[in-house]
Amino acid sequence: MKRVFSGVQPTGNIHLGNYLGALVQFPELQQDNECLYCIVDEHAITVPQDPKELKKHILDVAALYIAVGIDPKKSIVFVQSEVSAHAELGWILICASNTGELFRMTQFKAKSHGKESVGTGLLTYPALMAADILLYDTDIVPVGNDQKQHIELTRDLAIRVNNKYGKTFVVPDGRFLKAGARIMALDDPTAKMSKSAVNEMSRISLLDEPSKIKKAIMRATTDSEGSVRFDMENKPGISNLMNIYSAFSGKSLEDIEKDYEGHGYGDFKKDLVELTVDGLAPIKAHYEEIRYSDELVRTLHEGAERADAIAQKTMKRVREKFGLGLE
Ligand code: AQP
Repeated sequence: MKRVFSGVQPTGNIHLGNYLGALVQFPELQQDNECLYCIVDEHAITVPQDPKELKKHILDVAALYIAVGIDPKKSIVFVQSEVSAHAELGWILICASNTGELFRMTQFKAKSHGKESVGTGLLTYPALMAADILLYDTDIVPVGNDQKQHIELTRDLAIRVNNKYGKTFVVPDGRFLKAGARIMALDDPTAKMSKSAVNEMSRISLLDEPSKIKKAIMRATTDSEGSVRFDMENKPGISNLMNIYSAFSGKSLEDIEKDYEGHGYGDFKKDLVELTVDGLAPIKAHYEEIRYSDELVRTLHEGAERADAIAQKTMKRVREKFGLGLE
């Protein structure tokens, strides 16, 4: 059995990018693997958060995890800050990393672009992400394409520590999907869909009302050619919508092109609205059932205990290898 780890930041409503890039992979992996799905709240505070909102979003994400099909009896679902070893190993891996590689991270460059000063956590959080993964001897990390560079860094750090101190960490692999690996913003298909984008119409959140979903898709930026054809470079808008269509329908991009030959964007977008609304409806219904239940908090406490038991074993090994603490 392989070990799987992934996490989502509780920084706002989970959107189609998070879902189709990462979350959609979670339930299928729990059939044959030992999975840990984490709500990474310590990552969220790399940028300012309202404490009350953050607490609310932690439970929102936890409920969405279960609503998309994660079974807490099979998988370990927990909140990062409930297992203190994340912060501890995070610090150790900050010390194992160097500033050059952290400054090179494109997410850091994007989030700090044009700002005179940003929080240090924004620079060092990839080392914390590496800790999240390495803490559990993870084999597979299901994530969106935007995390590729961070997974590479995690691998580099694991290999570096193993070379210096002897076998300490398992070197993990990223798992990226074809259709949803990178969902772009609906108003600007050159930028990735993101929770923190100012324009609400740039994204579809999993809990959005059908009317909002319709508005966002019908307004989505396309091009003037009018033919439903996949060409990410020259037709990024329609290609992005085709990716979403493909992920929800299971159809290949070639089949979608054939189906819409001779049709304009209007017909395609109307069908995409229907597919998206129908695809998200059961998730939303399940979410409403569990979000305010006592069961949810119990699940998270239990998950943290199970995660902590694994983490403590790794930390014992790490402390010993690094020479930390008393003999
Ligand atoms: N646009 C995307 N397409 C495909 N996958 C995506 N992911 C995020 N955006 C896309 C994947 O979702 C998982 C959880 O991401 P996260 O919330 O932990 O962090 P993020 O990548 O920073 O997400 P956002 O929405 O862009 O948040 P903000 O705006 O707060 O920074 C990851 O597996 C990620 O790859």
